[in-house]
Amino acid sequence: MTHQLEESLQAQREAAYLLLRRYLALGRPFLLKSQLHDEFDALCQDIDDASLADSPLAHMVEHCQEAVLAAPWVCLALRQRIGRWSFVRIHADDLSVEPLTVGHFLEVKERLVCPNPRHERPLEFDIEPFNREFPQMRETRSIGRGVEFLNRKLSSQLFDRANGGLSKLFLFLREHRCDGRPLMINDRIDGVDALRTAIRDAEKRLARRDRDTPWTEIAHELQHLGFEPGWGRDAGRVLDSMRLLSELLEAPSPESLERFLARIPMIFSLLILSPHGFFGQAGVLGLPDTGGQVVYILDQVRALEREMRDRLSEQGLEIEPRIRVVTRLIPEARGTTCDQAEEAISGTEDARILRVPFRGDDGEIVSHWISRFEIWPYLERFADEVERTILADLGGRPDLIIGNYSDGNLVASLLSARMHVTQCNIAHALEKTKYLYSDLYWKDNDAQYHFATQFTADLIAMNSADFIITSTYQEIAGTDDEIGQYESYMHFSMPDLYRVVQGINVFDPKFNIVSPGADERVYFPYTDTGQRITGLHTEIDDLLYGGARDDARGVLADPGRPVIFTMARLDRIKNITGLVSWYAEHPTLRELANLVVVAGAVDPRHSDDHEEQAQIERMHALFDDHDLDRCVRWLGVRLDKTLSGELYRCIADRRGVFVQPALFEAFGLTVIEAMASGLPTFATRYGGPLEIIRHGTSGFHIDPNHGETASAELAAFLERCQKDPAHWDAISRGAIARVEERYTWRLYAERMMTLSRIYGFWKYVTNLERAETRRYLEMFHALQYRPLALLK
Ligand code: UDP
Ligand code: LCN
Repeated sequence: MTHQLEESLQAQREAAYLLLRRYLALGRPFLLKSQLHDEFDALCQDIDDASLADSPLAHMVEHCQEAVLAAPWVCLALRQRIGRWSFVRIHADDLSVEPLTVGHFLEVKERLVCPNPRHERPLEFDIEPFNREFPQMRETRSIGRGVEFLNRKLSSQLFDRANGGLSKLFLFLREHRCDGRPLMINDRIDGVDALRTAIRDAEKRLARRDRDTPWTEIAHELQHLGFEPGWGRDAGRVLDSMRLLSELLEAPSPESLERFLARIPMIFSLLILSPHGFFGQAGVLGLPDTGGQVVYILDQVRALEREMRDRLSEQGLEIEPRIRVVTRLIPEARGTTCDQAEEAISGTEDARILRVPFRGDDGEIVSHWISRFEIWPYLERFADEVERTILADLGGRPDLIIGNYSDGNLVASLLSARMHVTQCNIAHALEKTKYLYSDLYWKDNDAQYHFATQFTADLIAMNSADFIITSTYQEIAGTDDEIGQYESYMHFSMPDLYRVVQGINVFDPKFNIVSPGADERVYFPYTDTGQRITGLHTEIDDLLYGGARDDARGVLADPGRPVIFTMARLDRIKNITGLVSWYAEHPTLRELANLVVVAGAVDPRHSDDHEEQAQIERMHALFDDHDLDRCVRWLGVRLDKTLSGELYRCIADRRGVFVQPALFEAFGLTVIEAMASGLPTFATRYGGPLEIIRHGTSGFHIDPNHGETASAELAAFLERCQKDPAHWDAISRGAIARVEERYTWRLYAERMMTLSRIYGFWKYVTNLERAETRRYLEMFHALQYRPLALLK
């Protein structure tokens, strides 16, 4: 590769030389992909050579994600394709090319940021050697479909006679129990051959029965043969399950294995962790740390409980699944229920929120809210207390632990290791990709954000998880042009702390894409008049078009115009003030539509979050400087779900649009909520929305770094819809169809349960446990994470 690159550079000597010279002349230590491209485009114009655009030099620039300038060397991080990186340095004068190891590349970066490090040879984190023996995927299209790959790969090994795989399957079935009660197979069957015989016997007897004969009527007879409950609720289903197993014993295949496992009652209780809070069912959304994650978990719990109950009942077990969401108890609860130790989750039979406090060094309960960036010192003690609480509550360990966000995933890692339970991680948002150079310049922001601690926790958690759920493909591995959120943890450095040579492998089969949905009872199309909550319309009219109120700014002078709507937490990355400034500076857009913003609070004294306070001040400044009080309505309120659902639809009634202008959005639940309501949606092209929306069919992508283009696109759309209302209808229908097809909680729950069973099974019958990795991570935790977390 190096040789090839050198040859092409030599072949295009002049252009290559001029390009590197331009890069160096910028006088910056690091250049991002966009800057590298811009300089290349400028060069093409300057030397007026059309052939350059399709030259090897152009391809090099296209693959280059980052340049580090250490004259006379220009070091490049080249992303050949998704998840595949190489590093080189090019001499700016003679254009010689030398390969660099990732360690050397990172070292050059570190030296530029920190010329006098504490240690000549810093700690290197490298997970790669632990994965050598482990099956890895190769194709980028397989990324995020780990379970399919694992099934194919491991079933051939499992059913290899020499491996004794069938005996492992047999043991797996025989050890199945719930609350000490045996399920599936009892002691009368003592091995694979006996199992085959027993199935043959049972098949004969079942064939003589009506398919709908209930289990209770056949239980005695089957128990005598060695079978316990769990095969099916009636004779028909029991027979089908036994035939599936007999097929599997005869000629095993990944498909028959997956079908059989889908029927095995394995998951009866779930522990879901979301430590930082505020986690509650009312009055919490829109608080600085409390957004989509809470919505996601509550919807997830409802969907999973239903799915678990249905599956258990199909298998003939009247067992109520038990789901517990464990979060932090916050005594200063600001009128929410977050100071209560227990809360039933509405819309479920038995699911509950359990709240466990954070405690200081003296064991005293911490009573005030703590930002998610500051919670690290409390988590280990929290994990200990959660373990005791959950064991007491469930009367034993859960069958699966799901972590959420960096803090929940770290606690999940601690508890899964201690209790030997399958661990699933859900990131929701990895902060690393949100904040530019948050790794390299970690020291600059550490007092405020503690990113060093958070990224360390992330590395531990993502490598401990048995499987990881992501909402989109891009969350794992990005796109051809942009790197993925997990991918950004592959190689990075925090100068003077440690260097990550290989942090995670995006080809690891632990990654699976399972996208969330939008609650269909709340977010449904505006055309579905039968379900509409018209009783809320007066309140919504008042919210949108009413007069002045303490929690709002701006009164709309012309209610006849369509509404550009946005709703989000008021943090910097959400870029709500960005949208307001694009609107403010676009006279046509101001003429065409009103802007309605639901975000934060209008009084900075009502916020104790520094980022939110700064955004509130900025918003007021925009109103003052651009005279927005008659065309923008800023509601500093937190809307409950039912109201926000109807609000989206009321805005669709008036043929408005929804805008999600974030600088980066990990997934973006508001995007699918708005789309499900039938609102044409314009959303950031950075992050999840790029994958959710198909540009021009089910909505539009906008680039938050080019606000003037985004506002022109909005204006063009609104103008076109004025002349051609069918265009609005087409995009609205496209949005609804897209969500129905891809983003539903029913699909989510089915998939999630299948994954839990399959990873649980493989963990039992193989060495997926990765004991060596666990020991390495434990050491990293004790020596690196803990001192960082406890640093005051
Ligand atoms: N939300 C709400 N009321 C508010 C503000 C937000 O119901 O006043 C909900 C919104 O409908 C969405 C969630 O909060 O379900 C925000 O999730 P998203 O994924 O868009 O962003 P996050 O806040 O998680 O970054
Ligand atoms: C956190 C975020 O930042 C959003 O992008 C997601 O939609 C939300 O969590 C739910 O996963």
